Amino acid sequence: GVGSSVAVPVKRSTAKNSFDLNDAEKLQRLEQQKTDKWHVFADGEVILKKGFVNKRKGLFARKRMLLLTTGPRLIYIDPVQMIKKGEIPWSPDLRAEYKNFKIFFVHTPNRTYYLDDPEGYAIHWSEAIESMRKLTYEDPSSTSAV
Ligand code: 4IP
Repeated sequence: GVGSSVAVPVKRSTAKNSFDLNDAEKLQRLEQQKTDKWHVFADGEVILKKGFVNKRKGLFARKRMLLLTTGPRLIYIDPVQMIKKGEIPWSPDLRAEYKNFKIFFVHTPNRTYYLDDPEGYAIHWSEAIESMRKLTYEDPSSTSAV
């Protein structure tokens, strides 16, 4: 009879972490992403992580959709008006830090962004951002696989 073929996942030894996409992977992900309602805000980049967060500034917090994209970029969108409100600027000095399951910070030279993830994935967020920072700015020879 006809034997069934089993797809064997290929592990690329050169990939530094799961955000380290090659060109073919990027194209495939962009193609899939076209049906995503947040795709239009990603400026042609692949959305690596997304989720609702409350971004606190002054006394009030605003609910925003936060996108971590290739580039890297961190884009936040008003989900009611469906307009981009801003970006957390990337630099080698950016640092993500979590306080607990709900609260995390993104430190930049000029501002610390106070964010909370009501679903409790703050640790995932800070780890994803840190992972992206290392991938982007650290010497590849000093970066271990994630
Ligand atoms: C606003 O407060 C919102 O928090 C803005 O966030 C924020 O801008 C403003 O800070 C802040 O004054 P109100 O909505 O109560 O007016 P968002 O842009 O997401 O709507 P950013 O984008 O910088 O956090 P300023 O100082 O940046 O204007």
